[in-house]
Amino acid sequence: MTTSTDIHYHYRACHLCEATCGLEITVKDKKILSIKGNKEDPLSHGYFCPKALALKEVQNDPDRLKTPVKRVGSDWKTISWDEAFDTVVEQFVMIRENHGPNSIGIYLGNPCVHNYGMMTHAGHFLGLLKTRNRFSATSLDQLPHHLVGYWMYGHQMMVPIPDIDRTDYFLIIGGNPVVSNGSMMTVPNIKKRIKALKARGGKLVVIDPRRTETAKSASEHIFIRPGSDAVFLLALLNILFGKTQGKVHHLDNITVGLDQVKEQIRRFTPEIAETVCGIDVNTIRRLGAELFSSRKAVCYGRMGVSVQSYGTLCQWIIQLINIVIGSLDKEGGALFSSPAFDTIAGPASRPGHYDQWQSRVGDLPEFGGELPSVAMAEEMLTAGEGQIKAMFTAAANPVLTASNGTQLEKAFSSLDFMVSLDPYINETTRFADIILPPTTALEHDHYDIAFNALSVRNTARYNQPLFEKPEGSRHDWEIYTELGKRLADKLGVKSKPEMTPEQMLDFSLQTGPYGAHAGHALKLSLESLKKEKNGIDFGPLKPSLPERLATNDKKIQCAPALLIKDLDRVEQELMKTPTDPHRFLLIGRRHLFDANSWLHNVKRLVKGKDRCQLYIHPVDLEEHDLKDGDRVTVSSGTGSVKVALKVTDEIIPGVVCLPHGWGHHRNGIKLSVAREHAGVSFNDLTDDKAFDPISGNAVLNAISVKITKG
Ligand SMILES: Nc1nc2c(c(=O)[nH]1)N[C@H]1C(S)=C(S)[C@@H](COP(=O)(O)OP(=O)(O)OC[C@H]3O[C@@H](n4cnc5c(=O)[nH]c(N)nc54)[C@H](O)[C@@H]3O)O[C@H]1N2
Ligand SMILES: Nc1nc2c(c(=O)[nH]1)N[C@H]1C(S)=C(S)[C@@H](COP(=O)(O)OP(=O)(O)OC[C@H]3O[C@@H](n4cnc5c(=O)[nH]c(N)nc54)[C@H](O)[C@@H]3O)O[C@H]1N2
Ligand code: SF4
Ligand SMILES: [Mo]
Repeated sequence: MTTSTDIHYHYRACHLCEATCGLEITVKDKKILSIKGNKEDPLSHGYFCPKALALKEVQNDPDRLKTPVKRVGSDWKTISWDEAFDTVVEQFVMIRENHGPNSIGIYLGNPCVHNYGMMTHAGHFLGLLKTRNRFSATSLDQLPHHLVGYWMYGHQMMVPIPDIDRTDYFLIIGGNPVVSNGSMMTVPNIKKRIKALKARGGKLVVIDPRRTETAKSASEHIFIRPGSDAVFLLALLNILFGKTQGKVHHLDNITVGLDQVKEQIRRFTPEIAETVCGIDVNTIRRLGAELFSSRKAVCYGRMGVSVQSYGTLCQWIIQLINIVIGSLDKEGGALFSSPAFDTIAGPASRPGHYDQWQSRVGDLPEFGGELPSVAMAEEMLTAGEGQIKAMFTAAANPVLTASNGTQLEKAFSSLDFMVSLDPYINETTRFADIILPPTTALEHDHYDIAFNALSVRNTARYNQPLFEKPEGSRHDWEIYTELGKRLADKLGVKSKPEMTPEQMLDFSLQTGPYGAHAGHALKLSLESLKKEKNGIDFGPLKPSLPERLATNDKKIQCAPALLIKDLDRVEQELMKTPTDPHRFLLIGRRHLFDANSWLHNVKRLVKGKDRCQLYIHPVDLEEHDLKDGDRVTVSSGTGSVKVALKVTDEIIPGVVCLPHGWGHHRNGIKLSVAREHAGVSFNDLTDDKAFDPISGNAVLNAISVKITKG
């Protein structure tokens, strides 16, 4: 829309986090004047957060690479795209010939799923490499949700979403959506939605070892001992089984295995949960009664329960709680989405597979073709057939974001060859031999494949590029395409027919639930979507079972064998291990201005007080002769960091809390602003030997640490 000769308004969904807020960007003479929320956006209604302004800062950041670079000693030399592509392909082919396909490792970071061209176009090139050593940030994050979806509902993308706008009772365990803006639940402006929930007489209960920003806006906050959630959730389910007498309402005919679960979990009583979790038995009973008696209730758990030793088990029990109270697939409960680009029933559907092969050194199970990230360093560092000799990383900074970052530094520096697809020389890409920098988000079009599918409402938006692609630059998907083409040539195999991300999107929209093929009145296509500057609202989530189930018998599998077996581990480890009174349990913390390890190079997001502080309870100060602001050494079995203390009663005694994604003091990075606000890295403390044995997901919460003065 052009209102004067040169002022122009651009509309787009922000890709920086899962909330996908609709933005209105005012532009004049190819310069961004302002970025704010688009009031007419059907999902976010004008809400946006300060991170959105980073779109402009990243666009103009002098540290951002614009041409491929090659490392020469500790220096970087600009090279042509031709030289870059040829070198990558030659090196990969040579290493593969000498050491076999598994000698090339792949690591895909979080921003890959926020960039649709990376999602549609990575497959060809990466597939040609035919390596089993494929890793991603999924196994530092939501892997348990996918595994549970796969086992219970038959598809890794079958993850029910809390129907926040219509529920009466929302129980959040281990999530802080007021700061994270939601995860596995795309929910812009959650504060407003919480207010509305309370205004209609509903209740939000938060269970978290810290009185978080979400806890502060809740009706009730209950502290829990980190890592003990499995016992709490099991006790709650036990209470609910008692109340329902085995009846699960509309789900009665489509569930199998509930009786077996009921028998198996009898041992996890509320009395035991009180001792293990530190939550009063009457409170646990009351929560059970409230969940049971609310007409529309839903339980949701996120990073605090996913990224710990019992991540898969916790996500399983959360599903069962929603099933037993009859909330699954019901308005105001937990519903499956129906996205315009359907990743479940659509042509690109990949239901998943589990444990079809294992990692060479640690024997960890693959899921959906990926091995757990905790296995990556040992696969590089352990000699023998199949050892990783070369790596390809895309949109990732595992040195700061994956377990045991110091070991990963050793591993990356030991490689014969490394390539990174990334606009920055960060703590990880500095080890690359070649860095391939893509265009920015504003220089390409945008459609959200992943987060429309996880949204609390069915909507779709397609956005054109704001800026023309600078001459000589390449989009991520073009880089993938070119690498694929040259690798296919070199290997003498057929290249995939060329299709653009737009064409693939159009095909999926047309064959999706609102397209002509499904007989939908909208006859959705990319062309029709392009005409809607605010996108299209398809309405609230709707019940979809049993049709949507992807299991063979069209039933929900409530008792996956490995999870039933894992109950014994909970009993052996959690119910019998007393915690060491001289050690602390370390948990994580996100801040509204962060996006994992990146955006710390954006001045407006890092200025002001140092955020990388260790929260500690006043009671622990006295016992350990410490005071507010003291510098302390935090040490774990993996490593140690020095950090300043911040005293707060937000956290329970015996627990300390530190953000992740910092530690920008490392040599060789080209992030001039981040370097001035270095902080320390949480993941210098986490252990690559600590993982959930079922999924292989990393343990990044409830880390045992020692605190010493100085
Ligand atoms: N501002 C900002 N937003 C983000 C991100 C960011 O870095 N910054 N990252 C994005 C990404 S990639 C993701 S995956 C999401 C994550 O989204 P969330 O999961 O909502 O965010 P976290 O802050 O990790 O919330 C985890 C909560 O679990 C609590 N916790 C820790 N250990 C335990 C435990 O043992 N038990 C229980 N019950 N609770 C525990 C923590 O105190 C914290 O409140 O956020 C996304 N949004
Ligand atoms: N201790 C601890 N560790 C954690 C977590 C935690 O809670 N605690 N959270 C974990 C979670 S949930 C996640 S998802 C991971 C995230 O960690 P990572 O997957 O490492 O993601 P980021 O830190 O966001 O790194 C992003 C990199 O992607 C690049 N990038 C951004 N956009 C693009 C793009 O469009 N194209 C390309 N090619 N590159 C791009 C940036 O320049 C940056 O270098 O961290 C995990 N690490
Ligand atoms: S909440 Fe997330 S999607 Fe919304 S403006 Fe902020 S960073 Fe962008
Ligand atoms: Mo994440």
